[in-house]
Amino acid sequence: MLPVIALVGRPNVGKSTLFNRLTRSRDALVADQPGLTRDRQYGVGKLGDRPYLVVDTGGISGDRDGIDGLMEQQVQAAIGEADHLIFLVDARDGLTAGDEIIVERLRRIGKPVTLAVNKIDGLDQDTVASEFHALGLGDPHPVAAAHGRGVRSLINGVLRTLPEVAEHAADDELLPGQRAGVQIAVVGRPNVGKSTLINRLLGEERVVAFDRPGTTRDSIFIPFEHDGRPYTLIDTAGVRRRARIDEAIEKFSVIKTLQAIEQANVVLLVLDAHQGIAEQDATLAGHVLDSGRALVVVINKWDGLDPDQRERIKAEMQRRLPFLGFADWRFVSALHGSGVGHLIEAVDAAYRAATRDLPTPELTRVLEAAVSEHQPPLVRGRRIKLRYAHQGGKNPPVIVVHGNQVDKVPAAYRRYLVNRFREAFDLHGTPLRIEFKAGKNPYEGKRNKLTARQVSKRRRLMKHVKRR
Ligand SMILES: Nc1nc2c(ncn2[C@@H]2O[C@H](COP(=O)(O)OP(=O)(O)OP(=O)(O)O)[C@@H](O)[C@H]2O)c(=O)[nH]1
Ligand SMILES: [Mg+2]
Repeated sequence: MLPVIALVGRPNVGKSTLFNRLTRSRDALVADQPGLTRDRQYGVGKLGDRPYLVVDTGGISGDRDGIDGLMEQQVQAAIGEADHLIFLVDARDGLTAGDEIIVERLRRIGKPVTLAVNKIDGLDQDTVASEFHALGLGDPHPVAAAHGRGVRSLINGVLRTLPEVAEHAADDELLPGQRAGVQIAVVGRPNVGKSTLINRLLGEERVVAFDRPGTTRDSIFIPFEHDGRPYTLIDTAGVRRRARIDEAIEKFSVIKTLQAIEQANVVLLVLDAHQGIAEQDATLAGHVLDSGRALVVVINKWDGLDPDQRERIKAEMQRRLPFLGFADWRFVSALHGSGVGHLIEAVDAAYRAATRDLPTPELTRVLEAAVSEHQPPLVRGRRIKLRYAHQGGKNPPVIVVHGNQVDKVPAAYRRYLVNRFREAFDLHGTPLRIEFKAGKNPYEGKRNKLTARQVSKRRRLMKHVKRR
């Protein structure tokens, strides 16, 4: 399960700046996506191969009057769900009464806390650090969030205190029947019909074991079989009784949702046709894109709408979430069951696409065809040249394109290439990333490679030059 780190501190100490630093590692996939708004409160970051979830709790006023700020529901919930707190103070302000009040509160909460002193740029680190020792939280970590200084070492220190968890548990760690096959996270804001959908899905399949909660704050994992193959549903809805579906009591937690997404192979993002796209849908959609997971968009409550309404709703949803155009959009009624029976097919297709092998010669052929049909633009009189492509990763697929002036490739051209590769390899249902690399085709390079004799001749020449 993804560890959760919450950032707390007085207003203006630099929490959001630190948050941006800590979550920056994920930016690549979502670069230049029109229509996407990022969630600036919850984000996933990675140190090496260790992912973690960061929550920016916003400013907690340390003033006597504002002390209730710490008890504010959202902040409280985030702190409650966190494994570790980073308490950020401001070196320029020095130790303030507000900091002391906050530290008192944190002590009562009883979670592990790491103290970080921000804005140390241009200050004497030792003097600054010693002042904050008085907080009784041990050695403060000096950082300059705005410049990235000390941030790596800070997160490294925090992660060291947390138990290491594999991104996917190894098979022998699983209880019988638990988490087998493709992992499907069902996510969506409250009342879109997640629970009804899950019950409907499971009603049509053989449930291998029933409702097996992990740790208390975990989502639940429900293994089932479809066409003789194992799958596991990750239920974030918080409603567990099959008999009584009362969506009004659905508990919604962004943290739990993000953890479920991280553990999934495929995400089912459930939207409500009757309600349309709310802000929370859009930010959740952004998180799904951010995660790089394969995706099926499920528009629920498709019943009771006339054709005109359906057209309007469909267009409006696609307009609000243009960056989910890569996914299969399925229109269903969880209540009546229409469309639900084919969802697993869409899940399979998305997962197949996400994990597909893309052979180099075919990738390069598709690239050549795309380039000859629609050339990249000229930059200061020289044409951008794209020569060769290979697969740089899977799940989500990464395609590395080699060429000249690749840092000048416009966003629109990148999207054009993404679409071409998508069509050619049938990569629907998965995000797809293109990375550009400057330099020639290494295979092409081989033809021009220097012979051994030429190399030694060059070496001799170079030595000669150096000696002189
Ligand atoms: N000199 C310096 N300034 C910084 C550093 N980090 C953040 N700042 C500045 O401090 C100010 C506050 O930063 P934010 O990240 O917005 O602070 P915050 O804690 O999120 O503030 P609230 O959300 O209002 O509580 C901004 O002007 C930042 O540019 C740093 O390392 N050095
Ligand atoms: Mg902030």
